[in-house]
Amino acid sequence: MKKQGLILWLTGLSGAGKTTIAQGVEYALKKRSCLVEVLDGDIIRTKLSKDLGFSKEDRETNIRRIGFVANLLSRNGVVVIVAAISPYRAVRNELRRTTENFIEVYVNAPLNVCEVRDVKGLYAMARAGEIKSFTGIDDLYEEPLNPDIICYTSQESIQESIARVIAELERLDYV
Ligand code: GGZ
Repeated sequence: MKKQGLILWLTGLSGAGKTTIAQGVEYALKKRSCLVEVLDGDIIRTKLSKDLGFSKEDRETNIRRIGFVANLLSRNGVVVIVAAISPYRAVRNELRRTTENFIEVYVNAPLNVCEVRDVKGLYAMARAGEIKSFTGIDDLYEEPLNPDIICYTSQESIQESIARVIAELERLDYV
């Protein structure tokens, strides 16, 4: 029997491609009739974490909240796809330790590539000092040391990244 429920945790810089991969994987899994929910940091911050900023403490709180909700859903058989910068290794590892069926995906694109993409113009604002504590510019991003999957979005297409994630889920018998 296939395993039920899973947290697919996408970490990486702003602009690395987390949201796009999350949506692509969601689409592919829904076509296979999986129960799927995407928890995107950007959207969570307009609702559940509306009260939080970008200090270390607030980011940790944000990640733990997302982890809590993801846990509730996944233990009820939902495939939860989280797309959040989640810059701190310790908090990611804490979730990994305390959560069953946790798969860490490092959406890896070099800072200069994300900065050139600058889809929302946030990097330019951070460079101009209009946004403080921006991840990669004047705030920390700790790369995963041992992620389950790495998507090199500056070297492969989004479709290739999505296909690799799905293939790994198949290999692990989730789908
Ligand atoms: C990083 C920021 C910041 C700062 C606003 N640092 O790429 P986006 O725009 O659409 O998504 C980013 C989002 C970050 O929320 P997360 O919940 O993923 O962050 S964390 O996991 O660190 O809690 C970005 C935007 O908000 N944004 N200010 N200072 N990203």
